[in-house]
Amino acid sequence: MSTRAGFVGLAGRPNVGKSTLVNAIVGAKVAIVSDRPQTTRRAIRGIATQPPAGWQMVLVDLPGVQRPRDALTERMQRRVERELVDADAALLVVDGHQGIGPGDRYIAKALLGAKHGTAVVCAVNKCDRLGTPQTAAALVAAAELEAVDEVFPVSARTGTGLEPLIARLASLLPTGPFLYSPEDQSDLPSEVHLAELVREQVLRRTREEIPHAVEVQVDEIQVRDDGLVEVHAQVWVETQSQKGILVGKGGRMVREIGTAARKELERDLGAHVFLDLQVKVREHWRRDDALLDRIGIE
Ligand SMILES: Nc1nc2c(ncn2[C@@H]2O[C@H](COP(=O)(O)OP(=O)(O)OP(=O)(O)O)[C@@H](O)[C@H]2O)c(=O)[nH]1
Ligand SMILES: [Mg+2]
Repeated sequence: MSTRAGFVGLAGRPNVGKSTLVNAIVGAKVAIVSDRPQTTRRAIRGIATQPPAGWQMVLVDLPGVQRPRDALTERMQRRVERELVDADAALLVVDGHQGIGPGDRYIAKALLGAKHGTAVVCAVNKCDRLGTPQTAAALVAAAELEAVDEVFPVSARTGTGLEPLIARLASLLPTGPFLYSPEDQSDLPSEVHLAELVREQVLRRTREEIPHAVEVQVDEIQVRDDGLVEVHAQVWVETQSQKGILVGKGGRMVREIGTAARKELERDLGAHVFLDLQVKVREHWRRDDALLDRIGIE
């Protein structure tokens, strides 16, 4: 039997549920999720393989499209454009609950430019929050978007509607051998994945400027003789006052983040974890091109 394998690039405004959808299709938490916009900073490849059906789909989860504000967001934006040009199919995700707006139209237009014959499938997400008439209206609005060939109502959260969407995307993959081992679920190095799990817990507990100013770096992962995994991580912020908020009164906030993150790491690694978190001020890290290169945001 000949196999099919290829790349599906995700596009959409921040917060529409791209990462949630990638996790749901892969069947594992490969990308972090939060209700703060611009959660995703790196292109993350989530790999879904169905050996019996003979296909492997590499979902390229990308930062939400927005107007760049600094070197960090500029890089995120350029990465999205590059990835979409290279993909075999594009999956435009819109938020059916919020409705289709100018941001979605802007992205659809950009996809038209990057398209070159590539199919653009649109997932109308968050349908769990919509009644039937509203879902129908959202589908009509999505179908009117430039570049969109087909629309699918889904809920990435509950899994409703995913099956037909996955089947359609799989049918768009070119014939060819698998690109990754069928056991692989993501291409992220484990340091980066663990750092992301820590950052997710920071995002859940902070607001306004802080989620944007925080980056997490895992320096060391060590498996001790007794099986305990020691993880040393730095949490960067840009100013002293942000550091104060993140550390909290008497260190309460950083302890809370540490405890929640440790549980996530334990679930991910299937082992007991000792997590050491150091909060550090790193002024203007988001504008430091050399640093962004080093931490793999390219
Ligand atoms: N009700 C509902 N909420 C959803 C659904 N999918 C995602 N969400 C929520 O929407 C928020 C954003 O989800 P993400 O997956 O992080 O969105 P994203 O598009 O990857 O966002 P960026 O990475 O910032 O571009 C989170 O709070 C999710 O729990 C869904 O199907 N239904
Ligand atoms: Mg995301």
